Amino acid sequence: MTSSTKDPGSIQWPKHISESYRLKIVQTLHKVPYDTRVRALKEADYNVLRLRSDHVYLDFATTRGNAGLTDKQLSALMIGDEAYAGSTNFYALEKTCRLIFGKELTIPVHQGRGAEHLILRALIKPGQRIITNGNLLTLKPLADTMGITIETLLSDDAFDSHSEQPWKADIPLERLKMSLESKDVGLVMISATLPHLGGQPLSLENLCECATLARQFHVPIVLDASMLASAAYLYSAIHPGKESLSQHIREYADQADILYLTGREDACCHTGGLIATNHDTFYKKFRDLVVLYEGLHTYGGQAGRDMQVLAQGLQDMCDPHYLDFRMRKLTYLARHLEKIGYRTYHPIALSGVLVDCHGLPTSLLPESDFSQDNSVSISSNLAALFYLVSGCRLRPLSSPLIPNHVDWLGIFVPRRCYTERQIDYLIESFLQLKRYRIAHPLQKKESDQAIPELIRYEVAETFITEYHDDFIPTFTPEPYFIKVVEPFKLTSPENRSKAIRKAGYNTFLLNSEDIYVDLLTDSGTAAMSNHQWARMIEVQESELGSEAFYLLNERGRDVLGFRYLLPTHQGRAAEHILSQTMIRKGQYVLNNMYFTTTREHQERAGGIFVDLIIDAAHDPRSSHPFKGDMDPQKLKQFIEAHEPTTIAYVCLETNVNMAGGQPISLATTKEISAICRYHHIPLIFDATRVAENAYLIKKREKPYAHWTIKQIIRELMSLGDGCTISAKKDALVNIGGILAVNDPVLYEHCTTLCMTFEGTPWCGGLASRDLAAMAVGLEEMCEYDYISSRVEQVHYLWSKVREAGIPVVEPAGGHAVFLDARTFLPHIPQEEFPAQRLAAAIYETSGVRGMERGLVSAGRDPLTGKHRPTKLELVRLTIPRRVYTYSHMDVVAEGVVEVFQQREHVKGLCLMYEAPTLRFFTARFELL
Ligand code: P71
Repeated sequence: MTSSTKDPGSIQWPKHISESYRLKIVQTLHKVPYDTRVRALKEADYNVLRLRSDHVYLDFATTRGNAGLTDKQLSALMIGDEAYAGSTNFYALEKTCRLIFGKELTIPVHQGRGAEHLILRALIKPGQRIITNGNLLTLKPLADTMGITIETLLSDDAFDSHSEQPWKADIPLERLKMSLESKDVGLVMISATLPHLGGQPLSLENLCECATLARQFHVPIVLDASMLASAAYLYSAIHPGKESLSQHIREYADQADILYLTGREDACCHTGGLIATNHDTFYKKFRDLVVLYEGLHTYGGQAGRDMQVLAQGLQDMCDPHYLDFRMRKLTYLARHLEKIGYRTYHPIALSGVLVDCHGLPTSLLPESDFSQDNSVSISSNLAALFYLVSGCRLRPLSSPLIPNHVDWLGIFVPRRCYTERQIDYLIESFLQLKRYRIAHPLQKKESDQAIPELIRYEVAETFITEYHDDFIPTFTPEPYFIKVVEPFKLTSPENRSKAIRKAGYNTFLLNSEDIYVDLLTDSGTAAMSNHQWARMIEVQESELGSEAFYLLNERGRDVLGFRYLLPTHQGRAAEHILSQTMIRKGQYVLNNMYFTTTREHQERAGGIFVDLIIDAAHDPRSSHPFKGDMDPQKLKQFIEAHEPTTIAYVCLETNVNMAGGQPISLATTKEISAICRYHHIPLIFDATRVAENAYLIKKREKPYAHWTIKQIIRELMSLGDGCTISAKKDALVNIGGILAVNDPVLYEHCTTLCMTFEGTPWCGGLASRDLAAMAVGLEEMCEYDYISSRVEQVHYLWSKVREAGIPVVEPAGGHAVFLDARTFLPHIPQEEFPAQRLAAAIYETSGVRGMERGLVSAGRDPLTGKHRPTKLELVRLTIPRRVYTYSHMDVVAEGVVEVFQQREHVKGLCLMYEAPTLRFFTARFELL
C-alpha cells in the first residue's frame, strides 16, 4: 500500500470557503423548551434514539436519508413517470450508473439493506463467511438472520482515536489472505468508508489489492459505494493531481465485481438504492430475486420519482465543491471541541466527529466512580445529558459497530442541512455541558428485549445534579434548516472581467449564472419555507373569491390592522394604483427620502415629490438610531407654508431603503401622525420592510423592548390610513404586493384601477398560490427568532466590513450593508460614478453582485435635464432572506476588503447609454 500520512484535516484551505450553494427552501425549526425536553427524554426511556424528531432541535444522530436536496433533485421528484414497468426514471438511473460507475447492468432496490439482502441471498450460502471491513449497521443483523458468519477485518488503528492513519477502512491484507485460504469465504464486501467511524475511508490501493486477492480465490468482490464520493474525495485530497473526483470514483468502482449503495448517504436522497454490475450471471441472479423481495427489476421497490432523484443525486455528488466545504465544516467542529477539552477521533472524515467518552472532562461524570460494571455506556449517558442541555441529538455508538473497550459519542452531521451558525450552537452546547454533572447514571430496564441501539433505560434517582437554567447561546442560530439548495460556482477571474465589460459595468445587466453570491437585492429573492410551499400546493386556483385571498385578507388584517386589502402583483403596482387614486395634479406628496418607483409613480400622477427626512439621513457617518424618521419640524413648516389641501398625503417608508435600511421610530411617527390627523392629511406607509423596522424599534427604542414584533407592527400601522407593500421583501415571497386602506370609498376606487391594471380584486394579477405564500410569509416575518437572525446577519456583515476600515453607512440597517463609495474611492469625482464603478469592481474581484444607489439611481431632474444632485453615493450589498449563511458573509467581506486594498487602481466610468426613466436598470458605461 502506498499510503501517504497527510491528514486531510490539516490541508491548507483558502481563508474562507463557503457553501457551494444558496438556500432554496428552508424548513422552519423550533427550539424545544427545557421542560419539554425533560418530559420527552423520560418518554423515550432516556435513550435519545427513541426521541420523537419533533422533540429534537438539531439532529446529529445520523447522516442517512436527511440531506438537503439540490433544486435539480427536487424537480426530479416531479418527473417520476410512475409506470410499473420500464419507466423513463429507471433508464435515467441505469444511464447514470453507466456514466459514473462504468456498470452496464443496474437493479434498483428500496434502500441499501435491500441491496445487501439480495446480494447475500444470491451469492452466498448459509454456513459460508463474508469478509468485510465492517459496514455492520445493517449487514450484521441481516447475516445473523440468514445464518451467515461475518468476519470483520480491520487494523487495530481503526479503533485508536489518536492514530492519524488516513486509511482506517483498509483491510489488513495478510489476514484477508489467511481467511480466503480457509475456502469457506463466499464474498468479500468492502465499504468505501466506515460511517460508524465518522466516515473513515478506504484507500484505492487497498481496494485494488483486496480485489486481486479475492479474484485469485474466485471470490466476488462487492463494494459498498454509499459514500464512495467521500472516500474518493479524501483520496484526491491526499493525492493531489490532475484527476477529477469523478475519475477517482470510477477507479474505485472499476475494482468491484458488484457495486451497491444506499442513495441516503453521498447521493443525498431520502430513500432508494441500487446494485450495479457488468457480470450477466450476477445480474440474472439479482433480477430473479428482486421481484420477490423488492419490486420489478426496473423499479426495485422505489417510486419512479425516487429513481429520478437518485440518478440526479449521483450526478450531483461528483461535484467536489460541496465536499470541500463539508470537510472544512467538520474540521472546524472537531478543532473547536478539542479546544474546549473534548477528545475527538482522528483523522477527521466525512460523516461526522466522534467524541471519545474515555477522555471526557471529569466534571461531567458522577463524583463516585462511573461504575465499571454499569452496562450502560458513558456515551449513552452523555447523549441523554446533552439532549437535556441543548435539545440536540447525538448518537452513542455501541457494539457490534465498535468493540467494547471503546466508547464514542457520534456527532453525525447531515449533509447540506445545517449552517455553520448551527454548528456553533452545537459547540457552545458542549461548552455549556461542562456546567452539569450526571448524578445517577442510567440503568438498563430489566427484561427489555429491544435491539442494542434502542434499549430502554431508567434512572434510580435524579439524573443530573443541578439544573443551571436554560442556556442561551451568545448568538441566534438560524431558526430553520435547509431543505433544498441551489448549487452555484465561482467563475474564473477572466470570465468575470469579460462578463462585467459585456454588461456595460452595470450589475443589473449580468447573467445570474456568472454570479457567486448575489447581493443585488433582497427583493423576491427569499427562500420560502416548507409551510409556504405546503399552502401553495394546497390552495385552489381561482381569480374569483379564492380561498387564498381570504387567507391573505385574514392574515394581512391580523398583522397590519387595516380594514381593506387588495393584492397586487408587486409593490410598484400598489404604488401605481394608490398614486393614481390619491394624487391630484399639482399636489405635494411628502416623503421620508425617496424610493425610485415610489417617486416615479407620485410624479407620473401629477404629484410634486418632497423629501422631509431628518438631515442626519443624508450623512453616512451619523449614527442616529432612527435615520429614517421624517422631521416633524420640517413637516409643520411645510404645512404652514402651503395649505393642507395642497398635500395629497404623507408617505412614510419603513426602514428607509435609500438611506441605508434605516428605521423610523414609533415616537417620531406618533408625532407625524398627530400632525397629519390634526390637518386631515392622510398618512400612508410604504410598509415593505416593516418587520425589520419593528425589530430595530424593539432593539433601539426602550419602551418597546418587551413588545412582540407583531405588536410593534400593529402599533406603527395604527398611526396611518393605509399602506403599500412590496411583499417580495419582508413578507418572504418571490412575487406579490399589497395595498391596504381603512377608507371604504378609497378602497372602491383602488379596486377599479386594480381591475384595469392588475386583475380581479381577489387575485391582483397573482396566482392563488402566490397569495397563499404571502399569507404565510406575513406570519413568518413576525417571528422573533426569524427576524432577529435575519437582521443580525446583516449586522454581522456590516461589522466585518467596518472593522476592516471600509467606509459604510452608519448605523447598521435592516436589509443591507451600504458602502460609502465617495470615501471608498475619493479620487473618482461623482460625475464619474464612483458607486457604479465600485459595484462593478466588487463583482470582478469576488463574483459578489451589489447595486449602485447614487447618482445613476437618482436619475435626471425632469425640468433641468441635469443629474439630480444626491449626497449619498452608495453601493448596496443587500442580503436576501434565509438564502445565505454566515460563511457566505465571510466570503463577501473578504471580496470587499480585497477591492479596498487595491482601491487606488480603480478608475472612473463614463456613461454611454441611459433610458429616460429609471435609468439605472439599463444604463451602460465604459471605463475611463
Ligand atoms: C430593491 C427593490 C427592488 C427594486 C426596485 C426598483 C429598482 C431596483 C430594485 C423595491 C421597493 C422598495 C420599497 C421601499 C417599493 C418597492 C417596489 N425595492 N418600496 O430594494 O424597496 O416594489 O419591486 O415589488 O415593485 O431592490 P416592487
